[in-house]
Amino acid sequence: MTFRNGEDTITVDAVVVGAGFGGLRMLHELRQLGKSVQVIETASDVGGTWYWNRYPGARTDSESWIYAYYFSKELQEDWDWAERFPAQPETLRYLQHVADRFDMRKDIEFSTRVNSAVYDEQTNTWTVVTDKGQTYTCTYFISAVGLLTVPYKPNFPGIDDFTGDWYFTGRWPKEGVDFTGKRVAVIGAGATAVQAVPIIAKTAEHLTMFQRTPNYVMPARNYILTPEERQGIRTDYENIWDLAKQHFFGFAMEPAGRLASQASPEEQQRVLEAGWEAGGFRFIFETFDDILVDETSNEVAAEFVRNKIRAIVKDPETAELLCPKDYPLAGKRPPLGNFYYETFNRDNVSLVDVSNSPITEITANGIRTETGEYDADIIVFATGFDAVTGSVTGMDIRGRNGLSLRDKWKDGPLTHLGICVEDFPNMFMLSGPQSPFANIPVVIEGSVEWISHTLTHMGENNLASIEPTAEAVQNWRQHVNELVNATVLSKGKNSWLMGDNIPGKAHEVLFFFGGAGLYRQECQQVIEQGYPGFAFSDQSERALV
Ligand code: N01
Repeated sequence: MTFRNGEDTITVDAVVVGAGFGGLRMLHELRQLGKSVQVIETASDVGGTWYWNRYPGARTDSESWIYAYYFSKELQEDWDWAERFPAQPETLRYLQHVADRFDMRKDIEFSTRVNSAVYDEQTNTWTVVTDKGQTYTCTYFISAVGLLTVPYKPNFPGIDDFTGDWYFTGRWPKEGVDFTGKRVAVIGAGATAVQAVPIIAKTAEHLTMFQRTPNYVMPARNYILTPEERQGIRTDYENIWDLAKQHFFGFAMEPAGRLASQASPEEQQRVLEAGWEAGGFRFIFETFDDILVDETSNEVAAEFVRNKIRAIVKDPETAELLCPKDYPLAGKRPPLGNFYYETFNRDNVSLVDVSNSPITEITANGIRTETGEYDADIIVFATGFDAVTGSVTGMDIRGRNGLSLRDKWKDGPLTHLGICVEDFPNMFMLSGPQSPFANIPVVIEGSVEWISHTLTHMGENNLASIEPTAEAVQNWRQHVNELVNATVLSKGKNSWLMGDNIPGKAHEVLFFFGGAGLYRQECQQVIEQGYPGFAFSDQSERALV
């Protein structure tokens, strides 16, 4: 129930921060549990990541039929995806459809930022204050702020002197940007730049891409879904979701059932070629099951990609610059390309390697590196995000005895299951640090189901608060570290998965790399075994408001 205490304070059962994939799903679940909910969202509409990332070429890297919710059969029935990998406007429309279909907007405060959330031990409540001066009190504080939310802009001197226009890909203007006849500089070579560059190059007079570290870019092989394909997907929904829930990265794919280490060189090439043709992450997951764990097998796949780059890109010098050579495939999150390498064959596209000659400043006319100057009318910063933790610690969150989450996490995140934090009772996170690196809707569904079970358990047992024990948090940290160290995934350069893309950020794995399936099992075990690793306080000990 929602109470209005005087003019300024509104009391609800739960405050949810964010109205993207996670926040909307959480709102729906809390309503099902009969809780009153206030969602607070910075943007003027739902969508989260898909609201902000409107840059040219933005589209999902997950196949549409599993980049969706599966909590409602009716929702699945009444939505048709147009493409294998939907573009940003289509994904945003889907989330808007969800919000309308379930009448969610009435519980969402848009264009509002949460400044602080403070836990009060005496009352076992959270006080949440927004930038509009509104105060909410609630029993459950739930962060659904997304993992790629806070854009990172390197601190190049001189940006204020630049006479042209500049943009962040993660804060792209709604009205779009006209590149016609413009000299465009794109800084970055991650998944965002890989999507944006081929589209911008179509209209720009000239595009110069500044690359510090090349990526292993696999072809997406996007296509329009035919009515027959859409019907086939619908008929097969249950199987698709069963596969996705068990799959390491939450995709509807089966293990390949073979190892590169046991295949002949001819067999390796034949299978990798088929994976390259299948497109998307099928190149990694439907070829050989040891690509992510066996360095020799990984190098076979990595060299296959390099040879593809050399075959596609006509200028040998550019091709070599585009080839990643000093880290394994998937050591950084591999992007999917839509004619990415082909773009470097255009006369109006050039590549500047800034690995040894870094950008030193932005000038009035463009970009200066240690060895050259490049004029530009527009600069596009595709320089990534303060990922996973940045969006959570962007709020001033204080737990027991005023303890600040920023301080608690200064050497890296500490959680249990990536959902709960010691000393922060009744706070829950969706897509929090140390939760799985996988197709996000699958991860979110799993976390929401766990939170839902937990709130039900607390209600049935008169429990007022939950938080993890110090021991469970340390064990979880050790567990996530052991998992990532058993793979090649921690061996990339400047990888945001490890916090290494932001100068000064703690080097610490930000994800559970045991797979979405194993994570679900471990969460389920916690429930079945009566919540080992969690401490509850009894309702009778509390003077609840
Ligand atoms: O960010 P990134 P992103 N000088 O951090 C470079 C997801 N995503 O926005 O690699 C020069 O990957 C930096 O260089 P380096 C996806 O999970 C999903 O592209 O650090 N360059 C790098 O090239 C992805 O992984 C989708 O050496 C500098 C780039 O900026 C994640 O978002 C689409 C620099 C940043 O790359 C992040 O991708 C797009 C400097 N000083 C993104 N500082 C879909 O699924 C940084 N860079 C649809």
